[in-house]
Amino acid sequence: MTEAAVVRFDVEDGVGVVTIDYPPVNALGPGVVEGIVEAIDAAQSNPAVKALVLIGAGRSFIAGADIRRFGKPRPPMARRTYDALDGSSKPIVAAIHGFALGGGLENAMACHYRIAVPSAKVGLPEVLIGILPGGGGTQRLPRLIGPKAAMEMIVSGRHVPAPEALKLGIVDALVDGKDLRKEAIAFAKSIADKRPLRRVRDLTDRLAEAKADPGMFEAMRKSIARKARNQKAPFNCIAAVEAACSQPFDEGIATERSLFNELENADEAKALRYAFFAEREVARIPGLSKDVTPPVLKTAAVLGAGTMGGGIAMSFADAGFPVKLLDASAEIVERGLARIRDNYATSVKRGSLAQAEMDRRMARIEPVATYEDIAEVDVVIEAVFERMDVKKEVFAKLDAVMKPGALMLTNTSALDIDEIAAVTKRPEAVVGAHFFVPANVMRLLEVVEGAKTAPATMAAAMKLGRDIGKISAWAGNTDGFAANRSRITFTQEQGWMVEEGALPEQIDKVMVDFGYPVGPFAVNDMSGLDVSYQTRKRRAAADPTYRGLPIPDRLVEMGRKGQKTGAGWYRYDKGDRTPHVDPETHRIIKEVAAERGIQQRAFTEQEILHRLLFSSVNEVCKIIEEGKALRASDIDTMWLNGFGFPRYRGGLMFWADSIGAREIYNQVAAWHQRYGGRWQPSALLRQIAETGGQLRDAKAPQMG
Ligand code: 3H9
Repeated sequence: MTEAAVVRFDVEDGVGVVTIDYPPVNALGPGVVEGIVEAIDAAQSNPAVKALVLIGAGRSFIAGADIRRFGKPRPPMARRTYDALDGSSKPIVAAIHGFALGGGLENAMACHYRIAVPSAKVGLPEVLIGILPGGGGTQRLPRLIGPKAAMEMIVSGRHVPAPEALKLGIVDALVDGKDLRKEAIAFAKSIADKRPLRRVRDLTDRLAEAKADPGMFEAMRKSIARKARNQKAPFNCIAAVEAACSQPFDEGIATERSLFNELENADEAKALRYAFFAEREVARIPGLSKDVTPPVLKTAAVLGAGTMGGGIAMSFADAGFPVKLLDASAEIVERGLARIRDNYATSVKRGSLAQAEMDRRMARIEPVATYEDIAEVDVVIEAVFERMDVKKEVFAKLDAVMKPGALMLTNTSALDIDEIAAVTKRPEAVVGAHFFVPANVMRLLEVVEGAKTAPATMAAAMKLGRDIGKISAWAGNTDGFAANRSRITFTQEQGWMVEEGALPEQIDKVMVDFGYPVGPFAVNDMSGLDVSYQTRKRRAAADPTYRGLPIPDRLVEMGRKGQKTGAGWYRYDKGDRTPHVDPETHRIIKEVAAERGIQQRAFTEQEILHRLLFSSVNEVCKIIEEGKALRASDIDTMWLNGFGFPRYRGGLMFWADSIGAREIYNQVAAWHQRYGGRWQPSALLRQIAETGGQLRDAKAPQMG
């Protein structure tokens, strides 16, 4: 038996078993590639070996190339695993459990057979980190499943469940997986003598589909043009599959390589790699992750059956958790359930959810009538009306009934967690959970630590978020917490720039060109201008120095509340959601500016972009220096998953580094002179500018 550090080889019953053992997910890290090649090569001359199995130890087959090694110089590889695998004179079976992603699936496709357990997932997600499958994936997958299906998988990067992979033809058989190694050895023995060897590189039948439908590549480019604007990787993926259909295999591999090389060190790939690791780093809270073991939470209740509560209940049901739903009356709960049912039914109609799965999810949501009915659950999430007196009343009641040790989450976007916790006798069990709308769709969950929240409560809430498919991010208890507080300056500047002469459609265009799916004014129209109108009125009543937004106020007062009234910032035709530029809006803007004596002027696109985003960069630095967010990369994660910031730009602070802290500081200081206090530069921003550091590396004082 040959034993390498990360790849083992042993022979059982005439079958050579190559086991990759490189925790946590068997990425193709240092030594793995060499180990596989060495084992396969050695097996060729070993007469005891009639066939081979490639299998992963631990929780996965192979999660792909080691992403940490991209963008750095790598020693040239003497021989690639793919060549060793499909050059083997003895048949090789890939035995897949967990994930076979990227280089993982590419290695599996270089084997002669693939078997998988039903829970396994396969995919080529390279596009999500700004590259393309560079291990032959763009050439072998179209040969297995046809160019159209291959393009769809490669351009979306989606994980395909094993049963679907079987139907598509990616895997040859599903096995029950009780003892995958044993099943793989049995399979290998059953095909050991079959000749000729079926090498995917030699298959050509499915490639003919491109001849029958030569327009498929252009159609694919067109279909992604809007979503993938400013990006290169998705288009290079299409070009590589196109090459698979028009070039012999080895030439196609060379084309794949050169298209890959165009991407690896591009800004897009750097940003997406950064985002990948930022989303994993955000899970780490100093002093928490290792020392505190969170309790296992099995049952949940959501208090509040409105849009927010319903969305939260759906998140639980989607993740397989039983969840009770409670509100002030059975009628309100029933209405909430009906809304949830409608939401699921829409997905069923669209084809993204099976009816049977909808039924299973609905069955997990149990309507209940009293606080006593939820007393025994492990975690309760309060999602009632966003008013302090209402929340306090609810928490006092919860405190009276909930079992000891229950976790108590309050879903709020702004209210003081400590004030809510103070009405209970167990503030250590109370934590903020800021979900984003729609709660069942948006991935961000801000977990807000109160002054008395226990470390175990924090750890449990962070883990709970991940268990229901969210990205949990720590935030301190400050007005707006970390995410909304960092975004509010953007929203204000957006409104004030219009007073000064920038037009809503001009600002929207700048932000859409930057990469947002929809501009901020069009978003306002979608959500309704009346919501923030009420907030401004409340704020103005409480604070005489509060500077409002008179233009949207005027729009609302004229009945222009957005899409729902046919007009807001834009005009809408009946039954149509397309925004049309409206001269009436221009007139109102001019009128309000004149009434207030505000001089209007022209804005450049760069000034618009910088004013919106620099205001938030400055605010993020303040949030971090106050210790209310742990890392700049956490804020980037929040903007990517809560606010639709274009992922291929990495995140707000990653993008800011492309401008440079010095330039941003100088501009913020200049606007401070011009516009006053709101542009007061953050001390941290100034320090980073002076020391020449990176904004993305900024960390809170408690991070040491
Ligand atoms: C590729 O294959 C290119 C090829 O075409 C060849 C070109 C020549 N590398 O996500 P988790 C780490 S490109 C390095 O929390 P989960 C991760 O950082 C690659 N590290 O677990 C984390 O570390 P830490 C194509 C990796 O269960 C730990 O593993 N493949 C890699 O929620 C656990 O990860 C992909 O893009 C990696 N490839 O999800 C797949 N993968 O504990 C990327 C994971 O220190 N990976 N780590 O924070 C994933 O999508 C998820 O990690 C996976 C597991 C679904 C596998």
